[in-house]
Formats: sequence, C-alpha cells, structure tokens
Amino acid sequence: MTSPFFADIDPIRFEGRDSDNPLAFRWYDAEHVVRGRTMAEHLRFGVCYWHSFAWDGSDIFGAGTLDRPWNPASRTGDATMTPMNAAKLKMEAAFEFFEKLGAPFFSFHDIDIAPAGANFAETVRNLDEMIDEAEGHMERTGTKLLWGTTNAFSHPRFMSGAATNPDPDLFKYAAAQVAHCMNATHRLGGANYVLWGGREGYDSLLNTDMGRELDQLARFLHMVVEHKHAIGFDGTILIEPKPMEPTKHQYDYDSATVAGFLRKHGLEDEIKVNIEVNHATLSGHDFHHEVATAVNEGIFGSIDANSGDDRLGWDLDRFPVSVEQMSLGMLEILRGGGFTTGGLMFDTKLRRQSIERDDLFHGHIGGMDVMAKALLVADSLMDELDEQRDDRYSGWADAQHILNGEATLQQLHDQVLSDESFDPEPSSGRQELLENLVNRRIDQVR
Ligand code: XUL
Ligand code: CO
Repeated sequence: MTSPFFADIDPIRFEGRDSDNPLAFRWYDAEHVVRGRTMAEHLRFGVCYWHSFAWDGSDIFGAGTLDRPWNPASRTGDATMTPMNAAKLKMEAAFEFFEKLGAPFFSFHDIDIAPAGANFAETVRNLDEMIDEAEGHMERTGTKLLWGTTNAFSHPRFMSGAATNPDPDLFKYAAAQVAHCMNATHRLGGANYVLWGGREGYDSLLNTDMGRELDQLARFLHMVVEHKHAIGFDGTILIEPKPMEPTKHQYDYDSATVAGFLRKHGLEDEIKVNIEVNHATLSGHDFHHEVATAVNEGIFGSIDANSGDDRLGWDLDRFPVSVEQMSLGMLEILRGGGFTTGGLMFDTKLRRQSIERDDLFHGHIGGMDVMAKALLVADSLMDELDEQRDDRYSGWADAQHILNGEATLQQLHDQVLSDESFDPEPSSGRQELLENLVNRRIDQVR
C-alpha cells in the first residue's frame, strides 16, 4: 500500500455555495451557528468503518471490486501482511480519511477493526491490541467514537441468531462478545453502544418459538444494561430497528415495535433507538415518521444517515441525496430538541462500480452537504410550521377537561343532544400549501 492511502487528497474545506470544487463543502460549515449551536454540534457526523474500510465491494453475485489493499482477497502474497498488520494498515487509512474529511466521529463493529483469532481469547487479544492502536489515532487526530457495536450475525455460529438462538451456548458466546466490545467502547470514550439484531428474528415459524425468543432477547438486553452500569459506561444503549434482511422477520421491526417491547420489559428508560433511513423505507415508513415516533415515545437516540430506493426492497445503504427527504427528517429531529449523545452516522456504501480512491470522499462530502442543507431548511421551516400546527389544534385549549378525564362519553352525548345549534365546521388541512412552503424553503435557503 502506498502511504498515505489518500495521498492526492487535501483536507476538505468549506468553500460556500458558489464553489465548483467537488472536493469542498458547499453547505457544511462546521462553525456556522443555527439556533444557538454550530453545525458540527447539530449534525455530529460519523463515518462507519465497515462499509468504508472493511468491505471490498463484494456482493452476493460477485467478488470485491474496491481498492482495499489490506483486505485478504486483494493481498499480494506479501508475507509481512499478517492479519494484524493488515488491520493496522486499514486503521491508518481510516483515520487518514476521518481527519481529511473533517468528520468528528467514527463507528465500528469489533470484527471490522481486529481479525478473528483461533479462539475467543485470541480474538479479544487482537481486539484489545487494536483498541490500543485506535486510542493513539484518536488522540493524534481528535476523532471521537460515536458508537461501538458487536457483529453477532456474520459468523456461521450465529446463523440462528445470537440472543434469540435456540442454543444457550450461542447466547453465552454473544454475551461474552458484547461484554468485551462494550468494555472496548467504554475505554475509547464512546458516546453510545449500538445493538442491531441482524439475525434476531426468524425465517420460518415452523421451527421458531417466538415468545421464548423474545423473552431471551429481553433478558439479554437487561444484562447489557446491567453491564453498562457495572462498568460505569455513561453512553446511551441504542437498538437499531430493521424489519427484515437477512431474516424474513426481524423482532426490532421499527421504532414503534421497539418502544412497545422496551416498555413491556421495563427497559424504556435505559435504551433508545438508532434509526436508519434505509431501514425506515424497508419497514414501509418515511424517515421522518420513524424520528417522530421515537421522539414521541421518548426513545430518540441517533441516526444512520443513508438512503434506499423506493422501488428496491433491499438495504442499498446509499449516501443520502434527497434534500427534501432529509429536511423532513431533520425537522423532526429539531422538533425533538436535537441530538444528545447521538449523531448522523454514514452507514453508507459506495456503489460497487465506484472504484477510485476519491469516490469515498465524494460520497461523504455529498452526504454531509445534503444533511447540512437539510438542517438549514428544517430551521427555516420549523417556527412557521409549528405555529400553523398549534393553530390547527387551538380549539383544545378550551376542551382540556375532555382529555383530563373529567367528561364521560354520556356527558358529551347529552351536551351535543341538548345544543341544537351544535354543528362543527371542518377546516382545511392546508397540506398542499405546506408542501409548497417546503419546496420554497429548499429553493430559498442560503
Ligand atoms: C445493517 C446495519 C448495520 C448496523 C450495525 O443493516 O445497518 O450496519 O448499523 O450493525
Ligand atoms: Co445501520
């Protein structure tokens, strides 16, 4: 590998709307203040390690296409490239990228940053060594950890799930892996710890005891929360909902399902959600619906900022390109008070044909600019929309006794019956007017 890996790229700077430089930000100005917070504080961008550095472009129909000299398949037979040396080179390239892009955060799965060993003890020794390396890079570059997570879905041992596996030994293995990765995340000062239940679901109910598996999942999550408190980790535990893929049905289907599950098991004050835009699409919801649901349930945590395709029913993980889609999502995030420990993590993949080294920059620069513009659009819309929305419900100011439980169904019946002039007039929902306002603001923000 030539070092540095992204030798031709200079640090990415904000150059403003009129810039034609494709390797500059036109909208993301880290220091620009919106509603009392800088853009950097609002958006809290993170780069994912797995798609951007561990993945080589392979898909279910073909081999890797991307130039990733540290990945086993593309190794040149160089004897010095042991798995640990390769992991270290990958980490150098990753931190070079984070620093040049100017993203304040990154996220990883345990297996993205350290190779598996012959047994669990060797695997976690490798991980600990790579965590030491990461600590050095983080200190040197100032990059912080948005979240760590465990991959308990790729290895064949997890084919029937991790916490929901019919075999308790697999539950134990996953518990060991999660405990170790939580400790590692804690050591790196991670702001959150994510659990995506990749295979916590089923392919067929013929062989699945759903009630039993959900109870196992609940116990597993309680153990995670207990461990968080035992080690003094003060980040947020996040579940990442997804309705399916790779399983036919995933238990953490969407934000509403997760909210109900957490409440049933007394976990609602301990765990929040990491909403992925493409997962929202797969569950048949808009991104902004998922955010609004989570905010309303008090479990909004963080975002995986990618996008899918309305005509394709799988997880494309594209970089976000739609200002309208992201503006509506950012509006709900702003309405909810913004991020606390969460952020916008690019759980995004290049297309398999994007094989130039600078393609990774173009994907992230575009994504960051779309999200920054979306923040400005959301900011320009929020007060006006909230005023109109409040106005729409203003009649309730004089009807609070109904909601307070001070009126019965029979009393309302009797009131309506006795008032002959009672004939409520409908009023317009003004949807088209508001949609036009959104498009106007997308044109007008500067
Ligand atoms: C899978 C997915 C994962 C999680 C972390 O669809 O989104 O990458 O974000 O395990
Ligand atoms: Co994700």
